[in-house]
Amino acid sequence: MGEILLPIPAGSHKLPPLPYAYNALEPVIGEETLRIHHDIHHRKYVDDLNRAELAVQAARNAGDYTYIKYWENELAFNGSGHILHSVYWRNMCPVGAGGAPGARTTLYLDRYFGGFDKFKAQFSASAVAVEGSGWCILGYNTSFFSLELLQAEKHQNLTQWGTIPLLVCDVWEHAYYLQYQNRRADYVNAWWDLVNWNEIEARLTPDLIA
Ligand code: MN3
Repeated sequence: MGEILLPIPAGSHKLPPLPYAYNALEPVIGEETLRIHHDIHHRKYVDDLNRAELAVQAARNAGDYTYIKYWENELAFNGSGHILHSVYWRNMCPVGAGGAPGARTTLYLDRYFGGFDKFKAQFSASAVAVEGSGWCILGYNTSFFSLELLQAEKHQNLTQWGTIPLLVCDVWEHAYYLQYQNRRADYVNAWWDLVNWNEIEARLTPDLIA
């Protein structure tokens, strides 16, 4: 069993300071853009994530899940916004200070994309192609042990990026319809008897998650 990291208590996320000055990314990103983006937009994600966590906690304590769909959507939207912006700030640095891709990065980029130039071309094409507002994301897939490039058109649909699945229940109709028809609640209720807690414990081991 690896180290157990203590969770951030509900409602206590903080806006991380930028790792550089507001004008440090000029001329590519101007000071005013960075100020508004970080101080106003990112802060709102953090504030609303905290609000959602406290609301869900209150719902749990009251046993009242009337608004759970709304609040979990808020968790997804604002949690993802907070996480992705935190990564975005750290992904950048002043022009000329970023160095070159390291040995590990190069190995993975070569293995998956067939070289840096192909990776860069695909990343740019993906970023331009994202419909509406969203993100282009180079990620590491912990199931396939490999990189993947994905577009996130709506980052709230319905994840917090960086979350690793531990226990999942398929609630598409194909998973239960033959036996339960429209009675999804009966299926979910019965499904608990199937859960393999040893598997979940193993997935929580940081070694596996790395
Ligand atoms: Mn943004």
